[in-house]
Amino acid sequence: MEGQRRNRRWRVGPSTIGYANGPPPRDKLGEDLEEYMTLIVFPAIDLKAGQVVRLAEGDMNRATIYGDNPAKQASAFAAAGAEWLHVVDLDGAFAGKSVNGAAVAGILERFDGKVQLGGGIRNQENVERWLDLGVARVVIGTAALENPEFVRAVAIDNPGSIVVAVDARDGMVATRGWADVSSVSVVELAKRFEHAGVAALLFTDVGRDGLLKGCNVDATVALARAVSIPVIASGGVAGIADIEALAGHVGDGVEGVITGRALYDGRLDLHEALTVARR
Ligand code: AMZ
Repeated sequence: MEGQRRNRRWRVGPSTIGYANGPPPRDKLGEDLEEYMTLIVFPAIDLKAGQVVRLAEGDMNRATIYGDNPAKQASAFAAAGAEWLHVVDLDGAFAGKSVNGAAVAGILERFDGKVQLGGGIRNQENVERWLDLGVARVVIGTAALENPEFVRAVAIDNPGSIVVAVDARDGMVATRGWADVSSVSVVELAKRFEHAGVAALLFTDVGRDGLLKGCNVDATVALARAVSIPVIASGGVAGIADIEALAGHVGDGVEGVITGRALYDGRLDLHEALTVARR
């Protein structure tokens, strides 16, 4: 990969991500307040067979194709002011290994901000490989349930760079492209990673994802209050009201929000979302 990020890892920590290591100490509340209180808006690029898509409820048979040039989409989000991107290798999540690697590399090449990547990352070698290629944060879902020791080990080795996805159907953790639903609750899984050095939890309400039903703010806030790890909300964002609602809960530990379909359908303006998130 060309570019200056080759073999240079992002330094992600409390100075660059407001809540990455928990809320600021009280005596710091007067300083860097804006940074600490800013909700991160992550525009999403979901990849299926090299194309930019959105699924409904994670169902590969209900995909809407929004483009065939993921790198160009990343540039468009950057032009609107995005500092972060959330990228999902959907084929990878089902296959258990990276499938859309070339598209991800193209995004890394074109996007100067930070990229959070998930889907099919299940072993240390893959984690290290993506971080070396310039990914700022790796998202791990399935392996967090099936192999928590691996997640704890990579979180210790890569502080600030590991995000645990807690994808939930009716409050129960779903894995393997959300095809499997476990008997483990969201809070139970999240608690297994308390004090493990995990940068954030990504909470997706699968039943809302891609359906523009509005974000499950209550469940997101409940999770953020139940653990000390910052929580990123995902699934169902329909418009600016969701961003406003979540921005009011940064103090509870809600660190960010992922939005896809609302942006692609023109219901949410990214620049406006970023502005509202910064209040
Ligand atoms: O839409 C889906 N079916 C889907 C999806 N978006 N399945 C998994 N994922 C995302 C998770 C997480 O970011 O939200 O893939 C990541 C987890 O992948 P894995 O392979 O670690 O479970």
